[in-house]
Amino acid sequence: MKLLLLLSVLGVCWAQYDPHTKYGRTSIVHLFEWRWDDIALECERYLAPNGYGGVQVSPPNENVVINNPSRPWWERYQPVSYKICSRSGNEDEFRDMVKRCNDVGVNIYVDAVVNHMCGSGVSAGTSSTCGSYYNPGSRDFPAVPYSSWDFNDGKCKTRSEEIESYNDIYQVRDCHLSGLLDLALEKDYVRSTIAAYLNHLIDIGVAGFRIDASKHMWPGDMKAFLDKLHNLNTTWFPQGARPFIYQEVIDLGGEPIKSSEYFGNGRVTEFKFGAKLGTVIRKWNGEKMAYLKNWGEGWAFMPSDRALVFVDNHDNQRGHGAGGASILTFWDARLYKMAVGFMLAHPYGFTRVMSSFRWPRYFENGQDVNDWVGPPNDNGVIKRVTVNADSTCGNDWVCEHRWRQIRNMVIFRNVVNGQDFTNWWDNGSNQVAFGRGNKGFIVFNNDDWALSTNLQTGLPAGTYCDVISGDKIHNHCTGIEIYVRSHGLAYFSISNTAEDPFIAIHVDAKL
Ligand code: QV4
Ligand code: CA
Repeated sequence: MKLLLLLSVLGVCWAQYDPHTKYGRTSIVHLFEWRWDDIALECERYLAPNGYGGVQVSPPNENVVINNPSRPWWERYQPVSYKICSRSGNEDEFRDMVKRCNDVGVNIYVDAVVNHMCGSGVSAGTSSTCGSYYNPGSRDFPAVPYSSWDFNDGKCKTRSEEIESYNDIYQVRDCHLSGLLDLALEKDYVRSTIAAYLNHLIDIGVAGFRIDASKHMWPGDMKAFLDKLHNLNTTWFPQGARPFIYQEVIDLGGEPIKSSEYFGNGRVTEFKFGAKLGTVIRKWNGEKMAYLKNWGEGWAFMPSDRALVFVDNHDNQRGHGAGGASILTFWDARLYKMAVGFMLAHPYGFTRVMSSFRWPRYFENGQDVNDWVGPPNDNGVIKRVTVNADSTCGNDWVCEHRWRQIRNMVIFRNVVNGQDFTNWWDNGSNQVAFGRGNKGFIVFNNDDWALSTNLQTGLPAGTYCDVISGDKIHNHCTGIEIYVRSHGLAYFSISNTAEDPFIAIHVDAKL
């Protein structure tokens, strides 16, 4: 009995690090700016059948409507109230999405913007996604309600009221992040108001939260509202399940605020992952894939069981936030697929796939002057996600999560879940390979010459379909076939000019 008690206590204290994914699913996808009705459809028609464990959705609460520039994507990071009412849909549509996705075992994680309200320079009025009145000048948000008592104005010590130095931990937490009115999270009223918003979402059925701008909140203040959160809805989750928490903290080193301060609250975004992987795959600064042999904690990343990892995110794919020019995105498709493939094959961290919209990038002096452009829309109404015959998306939705190479590597990660990182091989340059126990094996050629060699795969003998160049359809490979001989050896040949210069095989793609 004592053991059961201990296990249940352990279970509880681990829970905020546990995404509660179903059926051994191991990745989530960020369907950035998608409408709720389209996410519900995607859960049923694509995400569940292809082994995605969940969706990160854009902030569902009411936000400022910004018309100059015209409806930027970032208006959704300027809250006006916690009404479930945004360009993605209303509360009924949100509830329908959560039910339909949960019913097919695809969880919903909400992007929670709770460090601040809208920009200090925004004019007062009812220009908001649900028509609520607000007055930033007088700190008046009656639709919450918040008043001037609930903001940090008196606490911030800089004259500009803005964060002027990231080396001052007090400014970073108590002053305006890019001019955004900073909430006084030491106040119980503010903590309880935020908890009520998140509990409303938990009771609807969401599985957890991305906590936006966590670096700008004191970890203890965050713990105060997190401790007020309900357990997950038992219609879809086990009794006592705690919301999955992953905190957006950009820590590339060099600042006093560290990711580790936030480990007590839940997982933390590991921005070093995408920044470093982009440098390696681009072969910048003398980096090469052979150095990936000790990828993960060996590269001074946070412990794997605290990390939320990704190649790019909605900020750094367009030069916002962190990572700079090394970040790989859908614009660099060939290298991007290699980076996402490597992320999904490697055991480090809990993985998030980015799914973007295309925008008219236009560089002036190295800066994309269109980095603000919002989602595809008709006079402000977000366009539906159309699906083409070849399962790609239309209407300028990129749908990276539907690219065969990425979709199949999400499945690869599910198949090898729990298996050790094994059988590493490299050529001292940019040809590398590794396995996951006796379940999967992957080979990369990022050199400027052909890869041609026998490798120990660790897999049972047999014929395998390469899931990068094709699929296994009715016991037939549509792409490359790999023959694993007895004792696990197999011959691999990858041209450096191949469309996708990497091969991945696993036991569920074996003839
Ligand atoms: C401007 C001036 C301010 C001025 C203010 C007056 O820059 O000096 O005081 O007007 O109102 C937009 C504009 C920005 C404007 C601001 C407020 O770009 O110029 O300030 O609105 O009006 C996104 C965008 C921001 C955007 C913000 C709010 O990236 O450009 O600001 O939404 O609309 C740090 C943080 C990290 C953060 C990252 C971007 O540590 O947490 O910067 N990432 C998260 C989100 C990100 C979002 C925010 C935080 C804010 O991922 O998408 O910022 O919620 O690294
Ligand atoms: Ca703050």
